[in-house]
Amino acid sequence: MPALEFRPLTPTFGAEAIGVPPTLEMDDATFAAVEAAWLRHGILLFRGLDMTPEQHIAFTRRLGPLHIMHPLHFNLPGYPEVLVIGNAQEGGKAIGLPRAGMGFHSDGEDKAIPNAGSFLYGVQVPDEEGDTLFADMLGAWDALPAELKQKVAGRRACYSRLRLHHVHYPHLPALTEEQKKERPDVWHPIARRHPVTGRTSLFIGRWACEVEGMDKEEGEALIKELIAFSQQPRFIYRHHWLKGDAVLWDNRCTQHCATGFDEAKYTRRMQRTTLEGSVPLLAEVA
Ligand SMILES: O=C(O)CCC(=O)C(=O)O
Ligand SMILES: [Fe+2]
Repeated sequence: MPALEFRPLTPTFGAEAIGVPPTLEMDDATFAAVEAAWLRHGILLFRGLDMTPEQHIAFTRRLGPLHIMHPLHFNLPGYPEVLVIGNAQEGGKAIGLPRAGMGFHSDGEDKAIPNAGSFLYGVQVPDEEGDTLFADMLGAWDALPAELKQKVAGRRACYSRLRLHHVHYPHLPALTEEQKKERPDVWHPIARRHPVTGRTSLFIGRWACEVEGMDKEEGEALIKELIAFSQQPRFIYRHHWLKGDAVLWDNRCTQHCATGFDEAKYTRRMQRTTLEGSVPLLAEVA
């Protein structure tokens, strides 16, 4: 096993963890270094992993309590902690959530308590395409013009599954009345303070549709501007998946976006564990 090392993926954010075992079973000192690197870099890539669902769950659980994704339709049988994503089928039936996350977001941003982190493992991946893009929202905040920082200071954005479900999930059935009740609109600060590192990130995503204290048009225009700003290539890392890759990302200070692939030609099967989060904190804007 090579010595433990964290090699940057871009000049500003993301790192690859080198020298960890393919099962991610490690002693406490190694784990502490991995956790610190994750908090520091926002996303952590592991390559050449060979994890059972138990090992995937066990590693993630060391980072904090797990979040179980509901409804349970696409969770791995026997492992509710593992969400299956992609177009894999078993016995003629889709076993994964199809076309998940195509549009920049952080996981659970449309819930009152968004997820702290997610850990996505490539079990079967296409030879081409199917990449995932990651955006550095700490970098985006730091680079945001002062005038925009002042504009968002103290304000929250409304995230609405209700209003935007048909926009982001046109291939899925409309929400049932029951689901609508489970997904009320939620409001989160746009300047977000990370609960562990204390750093400020730009918190905005594809379910955002309104800004506190602004009329509809002004709020929508601001959201559009912030999203466009954070998606500039200088804030993006593009990950091309190889089988055995896994990316651990911090939803509190990064965003991600799935991209398409030829679904008739390839099977893409990803398995994700998800970390429970906390109510997003408002950051002071100087
Ligand atoms: O499949 C991907 O590339 C990412 C999907 C996604 O948004 C997620 O796993 O949270
Ligand atoms: Fe996602």
